[in-house]
Amino acid sequence: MKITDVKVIVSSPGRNFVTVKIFTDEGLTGIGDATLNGREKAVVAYLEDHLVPILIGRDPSRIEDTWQYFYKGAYWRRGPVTMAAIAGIDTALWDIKAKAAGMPLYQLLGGASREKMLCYTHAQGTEISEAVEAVAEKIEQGYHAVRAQVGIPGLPAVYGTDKSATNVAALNNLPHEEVWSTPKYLRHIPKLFAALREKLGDDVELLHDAHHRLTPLEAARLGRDLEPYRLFWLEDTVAAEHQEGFRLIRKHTVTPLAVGEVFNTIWDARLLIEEQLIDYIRMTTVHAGGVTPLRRIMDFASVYNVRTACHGAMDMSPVCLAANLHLGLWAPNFGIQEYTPYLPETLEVFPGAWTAKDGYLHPGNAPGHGVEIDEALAARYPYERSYLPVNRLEDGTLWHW
Ligand code: EZ4
Ligand code: CO
Repeated sequence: MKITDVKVIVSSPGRNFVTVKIFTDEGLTGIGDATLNGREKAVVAYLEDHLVPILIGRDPSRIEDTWQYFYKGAYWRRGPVTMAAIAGIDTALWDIKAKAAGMPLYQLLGGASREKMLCYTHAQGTEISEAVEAVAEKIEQGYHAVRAQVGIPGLPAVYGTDKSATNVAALNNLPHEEVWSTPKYLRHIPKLFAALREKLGDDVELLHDAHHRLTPLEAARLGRDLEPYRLFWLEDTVAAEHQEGFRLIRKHTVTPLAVGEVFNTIWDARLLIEEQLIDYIRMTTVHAGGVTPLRRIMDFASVYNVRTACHGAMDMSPVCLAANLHLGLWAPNFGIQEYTPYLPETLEVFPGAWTAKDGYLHPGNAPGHGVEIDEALAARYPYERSYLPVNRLEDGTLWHW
């Protein structure tokens, strides 16, 4: 088999998505997600200018060699743009291989390790009472695990609580700016989880995302203060470039820790996994460089009792979600999958075989990863320039968003 053509499709059915579609001389096609939220066009250029010209003519069955060719062969390795571009190609090639075999992708990976996959969704409120109501609503809808975020008294809406601010088309051509205070946050968050346990009891799994804003000592304090409420996890406490920082957090709290949604390679997570400093690795197909490396990372993590928890917010397309679900159905160390229901227009552009029911997900049994793109419909939603917000301390200092 030979690759005859590659299309990079940019579409904005509710938000921007970059999709790689690979065509073969045997008529089989495959698609992969290459979306990098707020930097979409950089990935498009990387693909169109540098990867696509040398992809045409290759044998699509040689997935490992193609991955190594683009990873090692670039000399300038790693980074989110490079890895999202490689992921788009790699995921499309696995889609083709599984379609050629007439199997759902999880069968090629080793078969199902479970019947269904636990997911968690998001709930938030400006006030604690509103956040508690929002979590209760998700539980009523059938979810068993919910990530809870709440507004902080004295601050305008912060991460996870102001939906309108997340990935909006640029306002006056500039990203939206948020305001942050770590001391105010650290004092308030334990009150949210006290109220949640009071209202919902012990059977519900509760999660929280600190979105990289704390120092290791602050993270240790928050983890310790949240211990009475038995969180499923505390996510992205610190900016994880400094992996050693997790040693301090780990020494001081038994609250389970999750990190990794912004990681691009196994090297970003190696020390965290080897030293068992985290409980869940959040790397996801599109930002980890595809199915090939994420499978390797999941296996590596399984040796150290670290479980999988792929990033699955709405800015990863349904193609990425499907790939995560195939990997997760196989992975012996599957932990949980993040899931926030897509907008109807997103699902129309990306029809798929995966299902979400009663708080559990399944990739379905269609050959490949099971998601297709309606190209004609995609063309009706042109790219819209947009940014993630930025974040400043109350004195104006630029902070982690
Ligand atoms: O901010 O996907 O756990 N989920 C998250 C997300 C990320 C966005 C960034 O594009 O932290 O909401
Ligand atoms: Co997160």
